Amino acid sequence: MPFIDAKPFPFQFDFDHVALICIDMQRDFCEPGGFAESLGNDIANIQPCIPVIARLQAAFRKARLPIIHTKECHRPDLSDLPTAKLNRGNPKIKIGEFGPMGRILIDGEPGVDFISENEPRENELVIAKPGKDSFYRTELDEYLMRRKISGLVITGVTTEVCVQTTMRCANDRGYDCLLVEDGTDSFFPEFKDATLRAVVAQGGIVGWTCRSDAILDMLA
Ligand code: TIU
Repeated sequence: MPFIDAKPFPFQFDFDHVALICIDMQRDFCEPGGFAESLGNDIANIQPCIPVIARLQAAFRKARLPIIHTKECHRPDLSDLPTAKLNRGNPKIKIGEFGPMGRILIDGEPGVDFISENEPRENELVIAKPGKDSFYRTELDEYLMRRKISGLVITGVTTEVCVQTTMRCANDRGYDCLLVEDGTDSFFPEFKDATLRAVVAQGGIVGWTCRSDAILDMLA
């Protein structure tokens, strides 16, 4: 089995049991006029990972390896939205209210949809998740177990929120997690750097990180 040059040590890439997960590449987080920008975030900081994720998606598709896409969103009746999350941060526009791209973080609204560069293909799993952890109240664990997937190549936004949370929860469930350094971004570059360092600390306490080139070279 091939090994990928990774931190803190090489990652064994098991072609039969690995999937790419693309976390929350949604218009509301990535596009001008979206929810994230309305909260005062600089969306320029999360643009670099978009073409990298597109290249990884193309390589995984060519190799016929599974790709999973997550989107953070809630039911139209808000029944899966904790009050604590609704009120957090005192935002100008709250979840469920009307923003520039439809109701904020409500499944089915334009802002919740994937950006065109990273959108799913028909046969790929799309997970709608109400939390930061992609396993919380979703079918992700069941899907991965059914497909006998034991390794996750992790990409998406934002590094220290939904990406890190998902990686830690996947690690606790026994998945080997490889976070793609240039395939993830944060509105706060210093938080991205800290997260990349934290997950590989103590001998890979949460998993591995590597550059996308290391994966793309191996899949070429
Ligand atoms: N996808 C994701 O990370 N959702 C967030 O809420 N991110 C923030 O950085 N707030």
